[in-house]
Amino acid sequence: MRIVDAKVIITCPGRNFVTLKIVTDQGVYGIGDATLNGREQAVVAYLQEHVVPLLIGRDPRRIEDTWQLLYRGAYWRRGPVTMRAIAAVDVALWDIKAKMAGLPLYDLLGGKSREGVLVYGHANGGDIAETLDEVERYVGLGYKAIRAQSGIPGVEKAYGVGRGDMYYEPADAALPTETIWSTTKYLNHTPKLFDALRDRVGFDVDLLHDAHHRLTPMEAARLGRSLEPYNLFWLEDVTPAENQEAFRLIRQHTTTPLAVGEIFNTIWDCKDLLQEQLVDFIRATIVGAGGVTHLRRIADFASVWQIRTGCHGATDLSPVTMGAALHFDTWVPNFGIQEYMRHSPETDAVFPHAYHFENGLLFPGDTPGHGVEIDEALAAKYPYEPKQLPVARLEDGTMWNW
Ligand code: EZ4
Ligand code: CO
Repeated sequence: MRIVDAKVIITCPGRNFVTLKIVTDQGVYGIGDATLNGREQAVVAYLQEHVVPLLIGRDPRRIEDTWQLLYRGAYWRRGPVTMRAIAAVDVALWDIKAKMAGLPLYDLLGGKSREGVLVYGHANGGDIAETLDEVERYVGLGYKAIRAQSGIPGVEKAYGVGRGDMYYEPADAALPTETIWSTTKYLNHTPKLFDALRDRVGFDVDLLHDAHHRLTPMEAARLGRSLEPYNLFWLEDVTPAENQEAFRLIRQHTTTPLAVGEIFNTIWDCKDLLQEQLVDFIRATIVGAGGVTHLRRIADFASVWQIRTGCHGATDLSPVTMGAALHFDTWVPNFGIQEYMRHSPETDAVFPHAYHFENGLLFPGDTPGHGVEIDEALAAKYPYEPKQLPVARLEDGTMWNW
């Protein structure tokens, strides 16, 4: 069995997605997501120039060997561009293998460990009152876990707050939008949000929050401590994690569960965080961290310390990643939760999929493979539109973390 074609499909049904389609000499094909928000064309070039020529003629059944070839063979290891390209190949090859076996992907991984995948939705509002209403709306939709973000008085364009009633979509302009950040205002505001939320919805709903890399370790420790009365399911990305040891300080000061890792690419990015039990949930996901093949290594390593998974699932991860992640989540023994920002109807139409939402859970479906397709004719109607993520500055103009 041989790979005869591998093509890169770029489409923008409301936002940009990069998809790799691998075709075999037996007619079976598979698809993988290679989207890197705001840097899509870098991965397109990496795939077209450096990966596709390696794939042609290879045996698609040799998933592990292909992974090792692309990882070790690059010499320049890791990084978001390389690892997304590897993820796209890996997911397409698992899709092919599962289709050949006539099995849903979760059955190849070891079968179902649960009936459905617990997800959390995104409730955002311009202020606390709006966020309370939005959280209540999500409760009404059946969600059992909800991430809550709100605008902050005096902070223009706070992270996580949508403009208009569309889902929050931060990559909004060809050149980065500038936002202003104040840690003081954020730290004063956020406990008030969760105090009001617990008053409104009680303690039976799981609530989550994302600090989006904005704090120093000691500020993060203070935030974690101030949120302890509200029993968060997790507090996410409190501080940038290039320095994994920084989490030792945070951990000494708070029992609020910590989640980190949506921008991690490999097990090396979280090795210390995991083996020192510095976090509770690892957010690495299929497209970010080298596909199913590598993510399961991270999850297995995390399981030693009862650290659970919490795959990133924002709208810039295509339905192909969502499908693959749901099969992974259905199998992985130390599953925690799956992020679920719904895609737009245009995106769902380009990527027909077998997964569905019901009563707070997502179900991957039973079709062979990962259950997500791409309608290439429809995809072609939505050409690429350059869009970048925003940047953030402090009030005095200092460049900060978005
Ligand atoms: O800002 O995926 O938890 N989710 C997030 C996302 C990220 C985007 C960046 O592309 O933090 O909203
Ligand atoms: Co996040």
